[in-house]
Amino acid sequence: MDQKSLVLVKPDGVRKHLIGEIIARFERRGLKICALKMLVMTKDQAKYHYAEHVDKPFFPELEAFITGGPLVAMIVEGPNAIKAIRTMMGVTDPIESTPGSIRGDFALDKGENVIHGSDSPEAAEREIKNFFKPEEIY
Ligand code: IDP
Repeated sequence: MDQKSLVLVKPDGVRKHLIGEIIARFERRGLKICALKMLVMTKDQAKYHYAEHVDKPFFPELEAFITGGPLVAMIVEGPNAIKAIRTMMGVTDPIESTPGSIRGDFALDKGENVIHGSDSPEAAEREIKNFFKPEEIY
């Protein structure tokens, strides 16, 4: 079943010149990019995106990081895209991520971990609305 996932190349990923590398991995896998933009997230957008974390002790650090520079937002589509992308990303803490995964290859820090990908279809639907209007999705 085709699914859509909201993927972010986070500001550290942009700084590390990983936009092309990450998009290439998805395309080579057979996933389709159906929306794409570069932007700086506002604090309101960050609070909406990370609603489940706003009360956590690390949220101020996370908010400063995620709003601190340009990021790339995209919608990636394909069969079981959500699970496929989560597996390609690695786990939240890059130290625990397998080499060969995006976080396992390109990150060491639990906060600055290069990439976001939706963790469920419900999350994807909610997160996509935070970045894209329907007419921006191809
Ligand atoms: P996920 O990005 O792998 O889905 P979540 O647990 O949903 O992981 O956390 C969202 C993001 O919040 C992480 O990707 C990371 O950037 C940040 N984060 C999570 N836990 C910590 C922490 O303990 N310290 C600092 N940042 C964290």
